[in-house]
Amino acid sequence: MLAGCTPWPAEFAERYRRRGYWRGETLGAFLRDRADRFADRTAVVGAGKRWSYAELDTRADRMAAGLARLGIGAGDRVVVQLPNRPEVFEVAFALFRLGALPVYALPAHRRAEISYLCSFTEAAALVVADTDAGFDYRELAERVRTETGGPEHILVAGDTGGRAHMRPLEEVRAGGGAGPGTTAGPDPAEVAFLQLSGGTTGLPKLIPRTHDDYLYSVRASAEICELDPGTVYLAALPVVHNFPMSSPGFLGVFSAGGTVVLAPDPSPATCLAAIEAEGVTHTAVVPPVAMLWLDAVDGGSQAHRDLTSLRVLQVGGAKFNPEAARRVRPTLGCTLQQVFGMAEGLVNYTRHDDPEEVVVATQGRPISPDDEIRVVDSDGTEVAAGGLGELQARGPYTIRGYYRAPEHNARAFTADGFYRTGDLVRATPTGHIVVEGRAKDQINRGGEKIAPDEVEDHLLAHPGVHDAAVVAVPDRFLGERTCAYVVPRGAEPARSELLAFLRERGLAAYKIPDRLEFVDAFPATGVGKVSRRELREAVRAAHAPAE
Ligand code: J2J
Repeated sequence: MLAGCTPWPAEFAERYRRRGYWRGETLGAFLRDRADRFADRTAVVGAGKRWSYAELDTRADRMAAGLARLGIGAGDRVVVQLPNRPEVFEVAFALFRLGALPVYALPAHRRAEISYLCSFTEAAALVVADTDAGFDYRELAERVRTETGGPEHILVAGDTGGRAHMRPLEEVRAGGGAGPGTTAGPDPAEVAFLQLSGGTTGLPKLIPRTHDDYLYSVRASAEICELDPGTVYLAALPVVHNFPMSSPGFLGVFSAGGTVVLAPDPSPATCLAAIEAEGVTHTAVVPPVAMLWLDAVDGGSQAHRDLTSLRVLQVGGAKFNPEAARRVRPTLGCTLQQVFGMAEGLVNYTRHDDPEEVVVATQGRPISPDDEIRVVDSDGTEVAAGGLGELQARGPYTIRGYYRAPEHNARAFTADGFYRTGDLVRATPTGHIVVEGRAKDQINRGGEKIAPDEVEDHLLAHPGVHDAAVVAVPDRFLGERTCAYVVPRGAEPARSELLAFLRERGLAAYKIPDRLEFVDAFPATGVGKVSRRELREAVRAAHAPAE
């Protein structure tokens, strides 16, 4: 396995193969197989394009050959920051075929995140869009290169704007000629890509997923979600996120021979129109987006839409409030499916034949009979059945360690290989999981994950900041939003200046604190050295308003 990754112990790998979960197929071969079976069916619709399975397959081959000519090959890391456009699939499958590893960045990421990803992974290339949603990604790429000295190649989906050291993807593909035909391809047990974790401490950790383990979760998800060639899936969230990628996401749809429709943004106006126009049957959103859609249809601006094609609305990424959950069927006329997943692996779904109460009030149950889950107290002892505790998971598609993170791995995984999810849950007698809270140091802002100390570190870099604590405050719409409490050094800096400072440091917008409060000092937390976490708790208790 790629250096810096933790393999599954041999007896587990053997069991997962014996039980047919790991089938020795690569993601590149997976697309070829679907292209053979569903050649003329539409694989992807978006940005004014419609590609059949055969076309996507051919493009991926040519792109692979073109990338190979640039010197990109097996084991190379390539940071991919693309919005929801068909090229994102072409590039991903090209890299899979070469055995090069996409490192998926979110479109919302900015210089701080992209520089870190490029440096940490020693990326050979960075792939960006030209512009999207009013933002120029080429400028971002240029600054990353100036500041970090890398990566060697910057490839642009669209127009390079004449920048000499950037290459349009179009040209890379053209350089690939007719494509490599068949290549031996990478080892299916190898890492296929690096996915970003939400992050709890400081910079985001990278999650190595193998062809074998990921394809298992994809096939099983497509089955649980009952996808077939008639499935039309609307990708409303950025497809580089694990949820729309694999739960069942675009890969699940490709597995079944269905069609993926790419939405440029998750707004009700964009997405509900796309559902009507394309006859969408399935889609996946985070809770705040679901609530916007519900309101837009319930007497709002989209009340006129014909949504009769829509069969399933998946909601996940953060806890969906049961009141909103109850509105899904009457308002949208479709089935709700709750999805509680994580890029580290474990995914839980409510099933389509679960009783309404289970669908509304639980976050589902695991994909696999071989998902081992346990609910433990703070000492690591399993709680009594139905009790509240931290969820730990181990199984055929849950990683055993983050990429190049031995110290963090020692804390994030148990000695016997369970991943400590940091989620506080209880299990129902039917084996469904209810997420009740969180034991980890993370803020979940409507599905977007924020590590408080990453933001605090940026605040502390300002000369007018003596100390800072970023805490979650309850929010009716987002579930949680962020508030930064700041102890100034000398005169209070202007709020607007501090926020501009964070933006200038290149932090993604969703990590910029929603509120900023100045306080004289942080509360005393007893004697001795306190952890940042205890400090945040004390600050929240002393200052944060109730909802
Ligand atoms: C409460 N908390 C949830 C839910 C995730 C499918 C769906 C989501 C993700 C995802 C994913 C939740 N209710 N329904 O990767 O494949 C919180 C938990 C969890 C963390 C993981 C997928 N669904 N969460 O959200 O890696 O705290 O993956 O541990 O971004 O989101 O975040 P992430």
